[in-house]
Amino acid sequence: AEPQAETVFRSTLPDIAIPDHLPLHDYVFERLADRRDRACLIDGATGETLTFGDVDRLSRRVAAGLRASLGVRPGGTVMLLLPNSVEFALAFLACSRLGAATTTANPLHTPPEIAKQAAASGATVVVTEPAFVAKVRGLSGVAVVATGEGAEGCVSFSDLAAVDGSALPEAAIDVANDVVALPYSSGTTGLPKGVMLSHRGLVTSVAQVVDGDNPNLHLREDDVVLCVLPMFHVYALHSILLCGMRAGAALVIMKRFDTVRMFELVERHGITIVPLVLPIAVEIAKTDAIDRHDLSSVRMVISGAAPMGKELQDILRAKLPRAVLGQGYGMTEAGPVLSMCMAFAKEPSPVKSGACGTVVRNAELKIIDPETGLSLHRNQPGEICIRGEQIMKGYLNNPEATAKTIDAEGWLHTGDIGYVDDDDEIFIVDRLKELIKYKGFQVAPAELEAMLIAHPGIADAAVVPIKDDSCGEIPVAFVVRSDGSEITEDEIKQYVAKQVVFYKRLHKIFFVETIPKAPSGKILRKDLRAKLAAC
Ligand code: AYL
Repeated sequence: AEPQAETVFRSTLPDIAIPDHLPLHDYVFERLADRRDRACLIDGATGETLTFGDVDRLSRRVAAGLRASLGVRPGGTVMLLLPNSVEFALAFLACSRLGAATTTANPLHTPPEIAKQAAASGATVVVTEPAFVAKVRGLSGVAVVATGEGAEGCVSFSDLAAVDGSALPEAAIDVANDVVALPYSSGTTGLPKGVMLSHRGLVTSVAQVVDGDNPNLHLREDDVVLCVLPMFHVYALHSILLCGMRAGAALVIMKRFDTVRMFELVERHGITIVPLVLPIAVEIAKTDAIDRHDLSSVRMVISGAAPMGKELQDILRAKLPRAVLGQGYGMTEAGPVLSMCMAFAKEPSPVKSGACGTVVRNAELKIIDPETGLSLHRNQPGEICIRGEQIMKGYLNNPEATAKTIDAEGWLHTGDIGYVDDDDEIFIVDRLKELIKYKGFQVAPAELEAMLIAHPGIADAAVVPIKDDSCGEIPVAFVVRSDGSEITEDEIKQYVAKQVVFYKRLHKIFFVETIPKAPSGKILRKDLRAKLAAC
């Protein structure tokens, strides 16, 4: 067939040279010599500070420890089951040094959720806190490393960090192919899958936002970045930890979100950059406590991972008049960032409320008609597709799902519906895919549907989102009872709640006679969402 002319959108910034030979840790530490004594990681709770030199040295030690005591080798996989902590950063960098992949999970996940990911990812080591050790005790073939003190039967993290790192052999890393991060995501359909992000992929994605003479996200060495978003999620892993370190900024690590505590940390450390998600934005917009704190150091507020409406952005802007406010748009599979607000650039350009940025440099973006696959022009909404070195290599052990997401020409199909306006700004207007986003966390309907149908009292089920002002979306279910079953709404909610992390809990059950389906058996989710909107 004739190749059709496509409408491809590019950054308004010129392409830059991006290192294609450096493993991720060498890339983030590239300017180490100039920064050895600058603050890198600050523990928000204690004020303890590690310099870039400390982080370099300690991550080498942890790498040597993981290798010597636990046999972690190139191609291996380590699971991090940690809240935000210095140890998280050290362990992640240590695995990168070893040529091993890190798979991250929320420590609040239930034991079965953790077991599933540990097995699927092939992890041989789990690094966790004493409080979560009980959740991973039963995993066979997995060694457990615990931070802190007093976890019996575990390797202690501090022992690993006591191993001499100077003799660590340089791992031979194939930057284009070796996986450094393996986050789990359900993508556009189905169950959570391991997303293979290579060294080169993540280096490219970080460089696309913080490198160049005019970086799209201008982080400086004198910046202090708040890290309250969970590092186990790709948003913070990429845009806070890796981007912050590459830029030479200091990170203030907060374990748990608390509005007043956050304001105190901003004042104490002179925090300049605040990356957040919708529920935090809602808290800031709501609270009066903000008037009792001096937040004038904040120069940038970044929102990402879920839509943020214009109204909320306007309230935040009024509360933090000195800060530039804008959005980043990412998707785990996309490496993760697709677009970033141009008001964050060193030489900023004006942006509109509600936009989620302009496509990153060194990448191509197109909008296609989901029916025909043909590319669309400006201002026409369609499925957002992205192409570039930064996107995932594919899903682990799942070439079929990979082929459904990345087409033969290398375009990754996001399942998001949006358009590009006359000023190259991207607006997301809908979601084609079944994914539900609760406070920026992924809820995969297929996972909950499988669980529901496994109950003898349930014949069929479909899980869809309803909109919520502070959580973004919340999952609810349509349920068909099996013959003779009298199962109640509460029983179903309990049954699910026992098996899943808090954000996957069902908030409402609607009993119905049938689930609307296409002849192929696919649930007609649009019909269900329309039904909800009508009631
Ligand atoms: P995942 N506006 C609207 N929807 C968004 C936005 C946004 N700004 N960002 C993400 N999403 C939705 O894999 C969208 O549906 O990655 C997208 O396909 O958990 C889905 O969330 C992907 O969810 C950043 C900023 C990373 C954001 C991210 C997002 C990571 C979330 C780095 O700097």
